[in-house]
Amino acid sequence: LKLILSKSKRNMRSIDIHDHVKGRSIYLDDIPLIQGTLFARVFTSNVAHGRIIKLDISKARDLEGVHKVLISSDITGINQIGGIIDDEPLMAENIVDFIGMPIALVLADSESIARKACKLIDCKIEAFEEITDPRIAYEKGALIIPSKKFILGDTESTWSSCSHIFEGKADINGQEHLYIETQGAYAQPVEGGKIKVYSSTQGPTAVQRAVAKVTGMEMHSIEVDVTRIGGGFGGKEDQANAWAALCALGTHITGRPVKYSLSREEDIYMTGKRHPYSADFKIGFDNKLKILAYEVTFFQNAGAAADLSPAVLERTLFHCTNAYFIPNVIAIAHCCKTNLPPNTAFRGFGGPQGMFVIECAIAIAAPKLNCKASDIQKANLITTGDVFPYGQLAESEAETSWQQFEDRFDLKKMQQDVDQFNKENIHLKKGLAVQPICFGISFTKTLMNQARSLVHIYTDGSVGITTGAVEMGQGVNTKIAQVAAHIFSLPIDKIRIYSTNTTRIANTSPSAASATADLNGKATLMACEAIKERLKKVVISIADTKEQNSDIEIRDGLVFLDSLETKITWQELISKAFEQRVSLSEHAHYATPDVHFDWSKGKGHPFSYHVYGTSVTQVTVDCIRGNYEIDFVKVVHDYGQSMNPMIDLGQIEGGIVQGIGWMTCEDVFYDEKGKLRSNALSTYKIPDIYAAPKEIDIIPLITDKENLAILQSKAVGEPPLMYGLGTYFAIENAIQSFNPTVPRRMNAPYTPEKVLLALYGSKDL
Ligand code: LUZ
Ligand code: MOS
Repeated sequence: LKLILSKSKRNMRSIDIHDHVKGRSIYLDDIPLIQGTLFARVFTSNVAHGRIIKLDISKARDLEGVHKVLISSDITGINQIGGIIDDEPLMAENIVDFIGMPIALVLADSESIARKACKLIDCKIEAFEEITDPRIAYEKGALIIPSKKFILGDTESTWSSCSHIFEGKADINGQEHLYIETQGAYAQPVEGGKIKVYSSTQGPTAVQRAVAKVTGMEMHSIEVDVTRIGGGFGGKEDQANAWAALCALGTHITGRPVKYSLSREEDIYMTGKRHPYSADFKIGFDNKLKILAYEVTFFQNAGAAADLSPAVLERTLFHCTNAYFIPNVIAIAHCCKTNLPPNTAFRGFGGPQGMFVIECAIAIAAPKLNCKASDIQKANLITTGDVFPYGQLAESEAETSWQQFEDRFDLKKMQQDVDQFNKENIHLKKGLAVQPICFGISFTKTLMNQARSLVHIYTDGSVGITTGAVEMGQGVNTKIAQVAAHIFSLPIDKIRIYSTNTTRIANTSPSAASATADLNGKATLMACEAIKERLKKVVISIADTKEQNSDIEIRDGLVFLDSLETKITWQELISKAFEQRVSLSEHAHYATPDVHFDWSKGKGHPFSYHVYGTSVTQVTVDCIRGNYEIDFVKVVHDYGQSMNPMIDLGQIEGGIVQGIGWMTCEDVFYDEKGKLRSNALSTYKIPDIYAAPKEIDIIPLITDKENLAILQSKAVGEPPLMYGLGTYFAIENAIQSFNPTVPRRMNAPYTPEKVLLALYGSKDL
């Protein structure tokens, strides 16, 4: 096995760890306030769909300490923040589309005055009929974009050759992002009418664009800066824009700094979440457990505006056959407009929902085919050279990861132990489920697969780097520092990673799609290599050699030329280069090669590579109370070669627990009027340490195959979330062993209440 980084270069703590532990890391709310700062708060619609018939802001405006109250007609640019489609006003004009839609912006001397002022706004809304269910939206023709479809082979002519055909319906609920740092922005005036915006965003350029549109300014007059954010999970890919646009509008109009840091309550009810989906499926098998045909129709609950929903919808289609090869597929997806806050990116970006439905189809088929779901999964794993429904050929690790998984974990024995336990226990039942995953890495929108890095070496030999990557706790800055440390053979403390800033790095893609370390890491690699190439010439000029292809390396601060010590130190080399007027800076651009997709055909090569893995989850269900515990999750995960196993392990463990939360206790609940009832952490239950698996065991699948990952360290942000899917089916299997007569139900999450109802065959489900 050819390893790119030595063990000591891989085993490195996050560079942020000391500042985090000491409370020195700077988040939006830690930025020192500038005198004269105004505090913003929005007044929002309390009706899911309707027309504003009265809006009187005078009492709020006249309140002592209120500086201004802005409404849509005060907007100096255009009242539009839609990212993919121009369908989302920043503030309602006369129609409101969801509860929590901003109608007015209060700017006051303090947060509490702003809060009081909002209560003094007199607004009457004539209510229209609201839609909250995507299937009803579909029936009424309320679609955000025309429906999308993938076709592989020919399902229609295949059904007749199937020995077994099953049909069913699956429902999946949404998920609240619950990043620890809520949404927010702080806009400050800069001389010449420019504005600087600090934003808690995954996408500084998206914020810059939205601010430009809303204020009517040009992008070069707006500087967006992000030091780090306290989590994003997709919720700040697009939905950080509104708060930044509101603050910047306030600054543009008043000339004063404006800050808005949302309370948790505001954040939960105003922002969109993971998309709930409802789906119909039909699956056909031969008599050897091979899936011959699969048809699936997805109804995506997009909410009231497009936001990123069309792109999320596409990824649902891309992942609708998960890690399996199915020769005949029709997958259709509808982007349904409802009167809920616009749903948005969330770790996995629609992929997990697509994968859940095929797993439901397999789970429903298994008992009828007299086998375990894992027998079907194993029989259909995609192999290198097989084609995905979207035309890309697989470079598969699905079978390898499954094989290693069987070598490491005795699945048969696990199942026997579960069966034995279930025989011996009446009111406690265990369930087991295997979950293979396959996730495509790259933005599905080809143009987004680009990034830039700006590397400076200062004359004392220290290095400073800016990229388009936003640090959100995922460790991307550490990985970028590792890249530079590797190329220059320098200790990590010689490298600094600066804030993400649109004046230093322009036109960034958001930090998303698991691709941030790959894209920005590759750009950094290119910049460092370009500088190193120039430094090589300097070494050659002073080391008195004719050799032109010599490789240089720095060991313990000394320069080595072709492995020979030169006695030149790194500092001397840098001084020499400066003296010779050699550039010590580089700006590099990386664009992922060979990715493309043609939506008119539904075919192409959208992903630079795929990440695979196999997990097993065991649960114990208390059949009197309906609650449950996760005994363990064991995984073989396809790392390629992890460049930082500690960071990647953190991503995997976090992803698994977040996936478990989505499948079990987290239940987003809007009532029929479109009002969010699970609007606080008392009613929206997230997994805590007791809900986490008692044991998480992660075995790395290490390969030295060429891939397009940074230093062959495969993307790790989103894929592990999908191991969480297995929890649903493990619970379902435990319920079945308690009561084999209950029909299998496919309606995530499996909250304890639903488990209890299912155990006793309730029809209320
Ligand atoms: N964001 C995006 C994403 O804009 N495009 C994508 O393909 C994507 N995939 C995953 C997560 N975020
Ligand atoms: Mo994301 S769902 O990678 O912003």
